[in-house]
Amino acid sequence: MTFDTPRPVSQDVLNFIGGSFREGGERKTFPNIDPATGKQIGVVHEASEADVADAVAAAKAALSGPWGRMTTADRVKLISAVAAEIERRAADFLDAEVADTGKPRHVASHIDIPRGAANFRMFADVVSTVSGEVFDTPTPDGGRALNYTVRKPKGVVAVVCPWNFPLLLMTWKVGPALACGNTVVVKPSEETPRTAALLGEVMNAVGMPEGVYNVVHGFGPGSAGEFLTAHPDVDAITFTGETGTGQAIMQKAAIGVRDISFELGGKNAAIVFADADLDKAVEGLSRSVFLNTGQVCLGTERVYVERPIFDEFVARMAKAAQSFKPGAVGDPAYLGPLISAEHRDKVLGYYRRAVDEGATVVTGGGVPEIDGPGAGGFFIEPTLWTGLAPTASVLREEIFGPCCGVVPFDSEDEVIALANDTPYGLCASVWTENLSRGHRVAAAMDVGVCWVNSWFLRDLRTAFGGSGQSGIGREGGVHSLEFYTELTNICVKL
Ligand code: NAD
Ligand code: 6OD
Repeated sequence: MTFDTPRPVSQDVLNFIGGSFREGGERKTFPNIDPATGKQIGVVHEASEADVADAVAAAKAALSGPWGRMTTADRVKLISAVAAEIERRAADFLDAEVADTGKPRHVASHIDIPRGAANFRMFADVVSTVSGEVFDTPTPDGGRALNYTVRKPKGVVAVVCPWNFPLLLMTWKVGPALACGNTVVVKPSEETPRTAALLGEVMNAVGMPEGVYNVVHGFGPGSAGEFLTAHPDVDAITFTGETGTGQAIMQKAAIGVRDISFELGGKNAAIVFADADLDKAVEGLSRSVFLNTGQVCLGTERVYVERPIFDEFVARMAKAAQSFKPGAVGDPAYLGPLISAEHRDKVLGYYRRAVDEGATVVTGGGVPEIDGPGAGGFFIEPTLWTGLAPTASVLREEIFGPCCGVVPFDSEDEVIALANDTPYGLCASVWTENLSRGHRVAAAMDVGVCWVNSWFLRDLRTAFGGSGQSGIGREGGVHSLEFYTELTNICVKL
């Protein structure tokens, strides 16, 4: 799937509440900007507090309507139809995602959009095949009881999403939520509202009962994000985004003791041993540092390289960095923009700080000169640093840009300590041809996911999430059921 030719996207991005598209009740809008040009391409209709309440009420009502009465088999049919309809309308989703993010079309067509469909299909499979527990229990009177569990939906789930993989990350939560019989109110990022709205059209096209899927647009504090997470009829909140935002949402979730699932920030490390296949390590790590212009929660921002291969690794990574062409839309080497001018200012602040902290800038470090339509886009140079102390803030704080610090190491114990010296714990990667060491070091990483000789290689059945300040809970496969369902134990005295 590539769909090389972009087509115009809609001017107005509307809320989707109770099966209908609508403006915000207060008629407020905010601009939708194409980050690849810096130009406004539409307006987003902001949901008021009353609109958010309507969306939650629609979601709550749907739980006791046809959706709530549906068998799992019928729900699975509908969810599979959603996956098929996303695939049928892949070109529309691709245009919408690229318009919102400016990311290369080949990235969106190979990663974002197929995962949008796969996230529904996979959880339809999970709920069709999962089994429960059954115990034959002896009773004090010498008899027996049968203990078994049933899973019930949690109810109305709030889904709050970021902008880096908008459809992928939203459906990663909406897919299992609906498969388990919940209803959802989605608050997409204010930067990337289009694919969430488009999914409303898909829901109507497949005959999803009204109120099962709702979308409210707006910002965080004092806007749709806060209105939604504070709403007392929301039963659970699933969130992907910054750790600080997670803390704010956690406070709202405490009111009424609502359950949360959080996928948060990271400062992910890669460890390259001297015996690594260097071609594969450089190829994998240049993806993990620069893919999506570094705006990947799983991306690598610290690379520890065993000293004998340090210089060669740095030279090869620099060459890889220089092969990207920020702003060259349509070129196979096109590197997309950062999401906004504000985010570019933040990343450039770290580029300056790296120099202040004593870094050698191996390549990049600034804003590229771009002619043509991309001149107003929020592009930035892919950047590598060496010479940083472990205490440097650019090696400790999440930057979320196409950059990393490369640091030499001399022993396995030393590098394990360096990699784990962070409050985050999302993921890591280990590069070595010695598989015993690969297993050993991977198990020593304090993270939710560790790849060996690969990166972002996903099997959606596996547990996904972060430890430390990178998240709470695990989603994926049957693990998602722990969050999206409530277990009831039924004990029958026989
Ligand atoms: P963000 O936290 O700024 O925003 C995410 C969402 O939360 C947006 O929809 C925003 O409007 C909303 N929001 C903001 N403040 C809120 C509040 N007080 N109450 C309710 N909602 C609020 O994150 P971002 O800038 O959109 O995304 C980048 C961040 O996301 C990075 O830190 C990245 O690491 C993280 N991320 C993590 C994962 C993961 O799987 N761990 C995946 C993708 C992104
Ligand atoms: O692959 C996934 O399921 C997932 N949640 C990826 C997160 C990517 C972060 O940018």
